[in-house]
Amino acid sequence: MYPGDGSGDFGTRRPLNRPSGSPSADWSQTTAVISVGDVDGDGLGDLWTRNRSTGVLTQYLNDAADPQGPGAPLGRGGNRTTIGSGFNGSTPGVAAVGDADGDGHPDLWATWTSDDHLHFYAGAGYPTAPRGFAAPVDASGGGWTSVIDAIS
Ligand SMILES: [Ca+2]
Ligand SMILES: [Ca+2]
Repeated sequence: MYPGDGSGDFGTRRPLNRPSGSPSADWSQTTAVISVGDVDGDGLGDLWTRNRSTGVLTQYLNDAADPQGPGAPLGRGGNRTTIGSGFNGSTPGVAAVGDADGDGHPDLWATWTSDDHLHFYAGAGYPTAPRGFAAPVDASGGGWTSVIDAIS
């Protein structure tokens, strides 16, 4: 994590913890780090990541009370929850902007190689109990795989 210093620059890099024995211990397969906004309403930004090898989507909640300060505890086991699966090579592009449909739950878009379309996954069960996503719906015509690849 590179914390902003309030003047337009970044402070000293702070590595995220990598708990051993977990699917996310190896960050080399994390091919998407998604700024999803404040998922749990505590005022701190949270993250979703996608492991392209396993296809697992993981949520990391920030924790202001952590002794290391906000940002540092994102990789700890208690702050990490699997919220989706199947996001591997068949969904090369994944992105989020927070709550896109106004229901209070963060949402996700993903491109599918099978139809080259963008698909919308409405978030469900937030903020206190992340439950994943509703069944995806086609949100576009074709041509989205290369667009998301270009910006992610
Ligand atoms: Ca938060
Ligand atoms: Ca939503």
